[in-house]
Amino acid sequence: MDLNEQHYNLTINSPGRINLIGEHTDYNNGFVLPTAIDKKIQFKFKKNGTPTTCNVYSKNFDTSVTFDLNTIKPSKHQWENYILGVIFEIQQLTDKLEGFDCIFTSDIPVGSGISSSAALECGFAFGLNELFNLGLSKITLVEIGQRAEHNYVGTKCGIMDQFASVMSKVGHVILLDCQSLEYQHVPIHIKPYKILLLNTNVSHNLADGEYNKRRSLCEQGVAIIQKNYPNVTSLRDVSLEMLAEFKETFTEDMFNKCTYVVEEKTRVLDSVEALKNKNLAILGANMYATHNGLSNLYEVSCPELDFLVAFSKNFDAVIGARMMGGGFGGCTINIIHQDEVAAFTEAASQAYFNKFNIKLTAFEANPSEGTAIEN
Ligand code: GAF
Repeated sequence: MDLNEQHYNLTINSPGRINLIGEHTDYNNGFVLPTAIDKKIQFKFKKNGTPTTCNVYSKNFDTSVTFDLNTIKPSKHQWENYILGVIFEIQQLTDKLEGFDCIFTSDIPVGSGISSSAALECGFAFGLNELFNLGLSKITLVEIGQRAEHNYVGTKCGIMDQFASVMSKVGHVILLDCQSLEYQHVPIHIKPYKILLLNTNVSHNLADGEYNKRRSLCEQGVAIIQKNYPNVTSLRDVSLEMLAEFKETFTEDMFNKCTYVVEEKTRVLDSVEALKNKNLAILGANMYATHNGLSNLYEVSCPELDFLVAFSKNFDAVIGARMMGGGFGGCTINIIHQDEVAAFTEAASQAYFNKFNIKLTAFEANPSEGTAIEN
């Protein structure tokens, strides 16, 4: 494989994402409020003149994969499945792919809940679309990324991460209706506050199975509700009052999971209004309520995340904090006064180290542009 990057004529940047609020709502047809951030995977692409041989090299892991377009199948190496899954999904839509080489490098911390996986899937799909003039729309690229994750990686994720990675606009969050895929870019004017991510640097590895399990519990809940309410197609159509009717029929676990999702749906819309009205206190209170639900009802938090969110409550400068993403590790997202970022980061790092003997990583996240060609 040619590792001389000067020979590569196409560069694509594909970002990770944050989500202000609306967690585990996407696969329940609810609302989310994510945006891309200034951490990204950079891809270099070129055609290699062969009909079907492809080489992809990860600079971070100093490892490569070579495959033939005629024999795409899942790999036992998980990272390769993000790549192979995208190829497979593109092949369901077009036969225009030919041999190519790709080199990529990332500054998105893996397993930190800011979706390096969506950045990988979407950046890769975006690059191939450009290199071979496939003519696929941005939404199709988003869906290719999601299907790759379902069919090759095995996580039955919603659409939020891929959508945010591709469709974001600098200085905005996206209010996305995951049912209709209608969306609006909402400006995020929160000065003098900043978005600070605290990375627990833990990633409890039960995450994938547990994610699918929760999705399935929500779907089972909907199937029961449908017997009395045939028009209900997802938890999007369910109110807390309706849910209460099923308290005795549902298992406690199912009831808790569904309750969290129905409550979260309202919190997102409420938070968008708050953001538009520059009422950050409401946004912050909703973030804490979301964390509470994710920890106690949805049960996707972990001691490290709970500790950091509880710790943040000691600081008036932090107006809201919660775990972010799929859960079981990764980052908390904090809305914090700009003057206190350094002091809070230092105090949280010290306290976190004392408690868990693990180093915290902190970084500010700036709402950024989605996947694009670098000129
Ligand atoms: C992961 C998934 F990929 C998203 O689709 C979403 O469900 C998120 O967890 C939780 O909100 O990032």
